[in-house]
Amino acid sequence: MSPLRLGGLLFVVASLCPLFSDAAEKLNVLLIVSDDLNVRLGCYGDEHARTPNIDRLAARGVRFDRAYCQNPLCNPSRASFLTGLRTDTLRIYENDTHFREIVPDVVTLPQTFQRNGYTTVRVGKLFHYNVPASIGTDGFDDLPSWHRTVNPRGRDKDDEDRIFTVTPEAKGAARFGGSLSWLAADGTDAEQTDGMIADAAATLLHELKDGPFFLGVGFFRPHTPYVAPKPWFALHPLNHLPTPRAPEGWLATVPAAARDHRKPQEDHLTDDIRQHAIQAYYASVSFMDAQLGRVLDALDREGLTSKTIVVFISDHGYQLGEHELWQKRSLYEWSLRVPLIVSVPGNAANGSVAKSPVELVDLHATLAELCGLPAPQTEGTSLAKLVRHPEQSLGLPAFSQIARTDNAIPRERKMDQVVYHGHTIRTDRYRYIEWDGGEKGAELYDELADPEELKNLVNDPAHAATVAMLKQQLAKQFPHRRPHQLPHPRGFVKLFDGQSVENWIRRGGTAAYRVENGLLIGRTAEGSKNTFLCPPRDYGDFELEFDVLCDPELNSGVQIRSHEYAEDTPQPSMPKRIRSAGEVYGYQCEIADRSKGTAGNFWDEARWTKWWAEPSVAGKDAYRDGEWNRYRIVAQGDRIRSWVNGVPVADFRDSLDASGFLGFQVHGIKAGTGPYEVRWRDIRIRELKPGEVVR
Ligand SMILES: [Ca+2]
Repeated sequence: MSPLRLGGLLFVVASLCPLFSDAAEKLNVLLIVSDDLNVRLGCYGDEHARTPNIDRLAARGVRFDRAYCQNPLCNPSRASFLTGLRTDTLRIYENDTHFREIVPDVVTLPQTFQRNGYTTVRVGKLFHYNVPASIGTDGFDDLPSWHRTVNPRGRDKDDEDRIFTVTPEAKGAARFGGSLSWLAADGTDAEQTDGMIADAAATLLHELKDGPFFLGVGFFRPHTPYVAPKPWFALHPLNHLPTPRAPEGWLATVPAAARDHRKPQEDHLTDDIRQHAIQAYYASVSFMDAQLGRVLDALDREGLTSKTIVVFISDHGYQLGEHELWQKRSLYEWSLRVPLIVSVPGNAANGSVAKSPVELVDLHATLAELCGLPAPQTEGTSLAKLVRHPEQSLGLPAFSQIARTDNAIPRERKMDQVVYHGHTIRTDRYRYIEWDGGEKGAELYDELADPEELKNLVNDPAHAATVAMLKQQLAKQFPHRRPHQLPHPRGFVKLFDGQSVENWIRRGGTAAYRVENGLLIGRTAEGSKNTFLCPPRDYGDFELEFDVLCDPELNSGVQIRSHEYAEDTPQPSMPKRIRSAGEVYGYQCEIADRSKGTAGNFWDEARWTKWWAEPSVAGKDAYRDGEWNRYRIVAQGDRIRSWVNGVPVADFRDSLDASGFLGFQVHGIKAGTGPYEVRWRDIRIRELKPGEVVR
């Protein structure tokens, strides 16, 4: 069989006959996903773990010993296994882009079940959430995937000021979510978000028992902050736990790129901090395991165990000091290897272990085949055969990748901030890794002889043939070393590439523009009129997107379908006012602080000087003062619309100007004020075809 994992070519129509049950009765699916959970679990041989419930699920299912995520980061991994598409197809390399932006019509795993008569329900984190910031919200959910959703919010949110963190000075996500942080909490399991998720799942199982259903249950732990009630900490006494360290001299044997992502504070952790972090991690795993046990109990209680496929996974693995690394985003086994248990009622192979390398991207095809449903084309391979015959091999390696971003630029949308990628292949025996196509180094590990991956064999002449073979397979699987630089799949073209605005035209006033750190920055000039920097050509029907960060003292705007007065001209709405030659007029999408309440609405600049429609307050709520804001503008025929941070704001019709230039405004200011700045990045445009439907 080809060693490549190109699902599109290997696609096989799933059998329409369920493999394990009477064709008349559809099996339900219970998909349980833990967040940031590695394989330090009892059933995976970890002697310190206390995970009786995951272990009991493994005893009544098939445990995949070599299951790998495709990308060791929440959003890219979840987008991948919940669609069945790989990172390069989705173009999701970070935590801030929703996959529907790139593949708007993709059929997700729950949607496959929805289309076949299943009720699909989610409780907790299935698609990406920022943890803990988004707990209790929809996070980065995909609402079309579910008939119902439940978003519990427990006392862990209210206890946040009690949480210990190694970065107490940090703000926002960096304080808890991205840092080692923990709390031995007061109160009961049931008061915690994950406890409430288990309760909600039990209630849902009762309500859905007549089936068929697809229930997604997403626990937040053991993602940081490691919050669990005190007894779970007591279960893991400090001096009984491993504290992995890399051996002396090891650092010199691996490329710097392998550890480029680590956070500065991780190089300075004391032994005491390490021990407490590991204790808290194990405690929150045991706590999550107990909540999972309550969901399995509810399944038994409702008489659903014999009618329900249960799948348990994590979105990626986790480092606890191995290779002197913490958390995720490395390409080592600890970061890529995930638990995968598939429990199918009545399967004769239950209780067995499958050793063949498999991938989370296989999940969509697998569950569709196990339930006898037609599946859309995915890039995974059905594991149904291995579920029945775990001793067999798929004959395929596992592939994973990670993007390294430039953390020096404070950006929320990191797609254009990707500096280079790491790619890896895992066969039965070896792991081979290339950083930036090998230009930033490579690694080879013999997983049989060296499961902790501490002996990099890539330059060992005895392994030259192995390296050559794996290098070739990796290059075939990942033909684009810099996939983030490929043309945008929906046809967007970059107007501003972060490098230069050389051909752009400045109109109106005298404000200055410059390019710095990948940003286009406009700076006010005292006493100047409104100034606009304009790409060199006109646009008619288009979809325009950009990020903007504007000093709160200033407001700004983006002109579309605009023009300039050729000579001194009376303003149409106020003929006594003469507009001078070179002044810009036309539709302006407002960029303004919340107090002005007009963000995203359209003003007519220098012609009618009026709002095109009664300003919508949606933009005021969506706009974030002093932060990056994502704007989207669609001009199509006589209809003009805008979105601010994904929230629809303006929607009006006018046919005065069907085409014209774009202009990025620096507002005029009085003498004696300023200077103020407005910054843009990731400016991209897609011209629309006649009759194209744009949502
Ligand atoms: Ca995660």
